[in-house]
Amino acid sequence: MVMRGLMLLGGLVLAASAPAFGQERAAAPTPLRPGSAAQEQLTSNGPRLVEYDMYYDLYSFRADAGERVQIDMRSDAFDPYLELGRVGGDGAFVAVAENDDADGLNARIIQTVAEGGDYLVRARTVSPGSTGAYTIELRRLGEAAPPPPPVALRSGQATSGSFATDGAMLVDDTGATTTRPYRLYSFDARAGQTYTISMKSAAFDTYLEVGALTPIGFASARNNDDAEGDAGGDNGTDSQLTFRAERAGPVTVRASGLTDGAVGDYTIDVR
Ligand SMILES: [Ca+2]
Ligand SMILES: [Ca+2]
Repeated sequence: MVMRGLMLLGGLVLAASAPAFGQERAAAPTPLRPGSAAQEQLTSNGPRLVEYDMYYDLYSFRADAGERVQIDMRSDAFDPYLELGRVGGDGAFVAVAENDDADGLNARIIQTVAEGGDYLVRARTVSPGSTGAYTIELRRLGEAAPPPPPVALRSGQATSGSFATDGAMLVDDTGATTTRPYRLYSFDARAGQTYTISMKSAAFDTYLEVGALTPIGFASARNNDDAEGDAGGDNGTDSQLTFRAERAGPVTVRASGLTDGAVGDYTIDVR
């Protein structure tokens, strides 16, 4: 579960030198070996984020600049949470990416690292005092597969889609692959015509963008999260965009889930 108040943890100083509190031990990272899931145990003997009363284990690995890595943390005993970071100049843990729930409550980070060098992984929970068995796995991924080509939308006809945990995911500004699934659609606009695009789902909170596919990726021109009134659906979370095409040409639509781990069925239509 997401606990917004914990997003600041990335700035906490690791007990690299003298621990500030008696319970907090200095933590030497364990090297993560790629390719196999390590069976581990989060215990009350390990390092602890004192302020939040959360135990964590610290791991390390080396990565080349531009390399894409995936880290998975799974547990049946507690709600896992992963932080990927580096050691800052003053010994602080500087978070590069973090994830709470990617596959159920299990955490996953997929990241293209900007700089080569040593990376730290903080494997923890979101629940104070939680301990128990978990697995952690590092995988070195190849180049990201190109996203699937846009699906053609037909005017006046609803198109069904479905998001799963293994589909295409949005990449954020830091190069981190999020757990927000998306799909591209396209249609040919006629000059001077006004179009309304709707995305509806009973399973998740939708997000809709309209724009163009460029050589460096999708460029968004307009977006909508929650439409007003009936168009917003039962939960008020469905999306709708109305715009006028100034000239004829292909329009690309990016349909996505607003929140991490969004999965389920949806419909999209243009009219
Ligand atoms: Ca979690
Ligand atoms: Ca929405």
